[in-house]
Amino acid sequence: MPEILRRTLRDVFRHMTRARLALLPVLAVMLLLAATPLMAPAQAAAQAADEDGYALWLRYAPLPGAARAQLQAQARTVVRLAPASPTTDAAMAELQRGLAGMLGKAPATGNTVADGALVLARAADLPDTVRSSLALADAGTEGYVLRRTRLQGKNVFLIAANSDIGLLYGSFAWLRAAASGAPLESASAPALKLRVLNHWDNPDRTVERGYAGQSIWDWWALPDIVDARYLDYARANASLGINGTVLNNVNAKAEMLSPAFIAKAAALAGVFRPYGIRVYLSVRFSTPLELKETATADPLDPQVRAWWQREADEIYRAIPDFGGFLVKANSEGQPGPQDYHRTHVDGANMLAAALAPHNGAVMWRAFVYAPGGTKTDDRAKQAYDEFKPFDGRFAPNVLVQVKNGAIDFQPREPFHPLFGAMPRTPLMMEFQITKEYLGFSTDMAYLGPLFQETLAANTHHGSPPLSVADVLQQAPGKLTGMAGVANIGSDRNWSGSHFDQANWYAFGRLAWNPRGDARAIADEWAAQTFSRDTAVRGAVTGMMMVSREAVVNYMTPLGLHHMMGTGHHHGPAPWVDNLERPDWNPVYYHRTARDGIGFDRTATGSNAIAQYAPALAAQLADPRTTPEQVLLWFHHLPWDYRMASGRTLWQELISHYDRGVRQARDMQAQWAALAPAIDARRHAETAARLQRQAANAQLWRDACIAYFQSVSGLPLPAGVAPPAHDLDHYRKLRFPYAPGNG
Ligand code: GCW
Repeated sequence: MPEILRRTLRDVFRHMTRARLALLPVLAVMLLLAATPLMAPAQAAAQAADEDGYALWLRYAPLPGAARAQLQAQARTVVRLAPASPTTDAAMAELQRGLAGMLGKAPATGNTVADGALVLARAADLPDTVRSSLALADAGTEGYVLRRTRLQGKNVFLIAANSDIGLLYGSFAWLRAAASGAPLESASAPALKLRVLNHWDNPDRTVERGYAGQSIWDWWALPDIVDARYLDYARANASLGINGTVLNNVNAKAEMLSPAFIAKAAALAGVFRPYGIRVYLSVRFSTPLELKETATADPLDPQVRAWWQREADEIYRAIPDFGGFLVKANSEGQPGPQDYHRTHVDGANMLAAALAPHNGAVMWRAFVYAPGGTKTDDRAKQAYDEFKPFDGRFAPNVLVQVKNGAIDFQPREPFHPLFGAMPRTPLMMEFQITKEYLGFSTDMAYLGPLFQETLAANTHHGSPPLSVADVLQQAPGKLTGMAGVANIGSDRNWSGSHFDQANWYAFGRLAWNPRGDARAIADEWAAQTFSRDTAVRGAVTGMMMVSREAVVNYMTPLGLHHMMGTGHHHGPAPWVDNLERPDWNPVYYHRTARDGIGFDRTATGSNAIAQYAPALAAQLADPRTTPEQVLLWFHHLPWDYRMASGRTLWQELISHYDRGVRQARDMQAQWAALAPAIDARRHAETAARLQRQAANAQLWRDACIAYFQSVSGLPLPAGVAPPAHDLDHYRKLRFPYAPGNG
């Protein structure tokens, strides 16, 4: 697609009114017809083959001619010097599959080294001279080295590692480079040990905050019937280096630890094992009590402790490499040690003792907030208040799992003040891949920038100061990790939308390397998922990189947060003020009033800023030195407060909402222009979502402005379009069947 046509289209869309957007499908068809003669043959072929998204980024699409010849020369045969094992079998199978796709024909396999061979070898399989040239020590137990070298007098391409799983990861990395056109030679090792998906999947196959169909775990059919899809799930995760999966919801049912469910989990573990993925379970703290096997769930009670020990032993008999437990305790009504006047340490260490003989870990969540919202004056402070005093008191196999921000996966949150504040405790990051608060799987929001923003944030703790990524990596003891709340479901495309696959991808890549770059990751994903063509992947990446900021702009700009509808969390509801807990109400968070807007978290308010390192707290104490992106998170400011732009806060706020709407429309136009380069099915499915997103953006913008205006009493700045309806209209909107409330 020529640049000029792309730009023209973008401009057309930018100036379209909402009504005219209904013409989008017509326009897309016209464009398709107009652009067809311009298409390169390869593009035309790609477009003809409709894709449903099932293959994810592992499509291994045929390479264009020159690239194909180049790759062919690197893999005339695929040779395994490493001994056969389920894991090296998986690596061989993946290389065969990938090469067959990209080259049109699978190369022969064998164990004779010849010129042009692609060779899989562990350190132990290589002669000293080759081994010492590879710096394999840096690869550790899971990393790899991809290198052209001479072996047995032949020119080969070597995938080398210290372990079988390193060979599998290396094979995926080699295929990724081949598919996306990156240099084939590289070396890499994961920065974090536990790279884990958290499924919020229930035994009845509903998924809490799931927007991609039902749970992919067909619990009813397991363990006898094992869906072939589980293998593809393992492939996709291993391709990113994800090495753990928590199968069930943190709001856990006691039955998950019944023998029937352990057998189901064991069947899944069997599928995942060759791919280096360990299975974990979320546990309900009161399980022994609820199963009527003990009279209490008090973590200091000897019978309770003995029960958990027996339970752990039983699980490990069924799943010898079981990963451990994830626990949500004393949060949002879940049972926990505090019910028995015990502490988080008592609870976590009791479970840790049961798992320790088997090398299992406890991931104990710091997402806690008190019933009634009475414990503190600010919900954002509670996790820190409860956990910080326990620094250094958790057993060595406990990680405290902390959400990226102090409230709850909002479109933008400052990093959680616990990062850097518990130097003697391993802290594990928890991101949310599923987009509970960023438009479900209908709105496009690429989360790479959100993840990166948090990981790169300077905690101002330590000397030199540590970023959040440093804190994760430098955790004391041997455990480090990152968790992502999965966005995977039974939908054919796995994630509910094609672009939501990128969030799974970005999570995995950043869990492997928390210093990774969101844009580079998007580009790499786009090349594999859509097209290697520079213009196409550039356009796709461009949209992705704007998308999350667009959502922030049309939902919660300038540090606003928690303004969504009750329960289902879809759509705007900043007016809600009648829920039983104060800290469930949006008005608690934005504090819109006649005099201004925002939550004062400085010394004159809740003083939550004091939970950050002193240098950062000092910056945040003053609105002038607080980044505008999070201004209203920390400050309550008058409507006429002067922003850096020279505009008043009121004007600036509205301009953000308007920008968000414009950005959503721009994404629509940019995608429309890509029609000739993307297969019709995925193009149409994405276009429909973008159209819905533009409408959603408008709804948020109009409803929020109508609400703010009703409280501020201020006129709209000149030239600003009034909301389409009055406030009452928006207040009456209901979304009774919004998904994800599982
Ligand atoms: O705020 C919330 C979500 C809940 C979720 C909770 C948590 C699993 O709305 O659905 O429960 O976070 O992270 O525990």
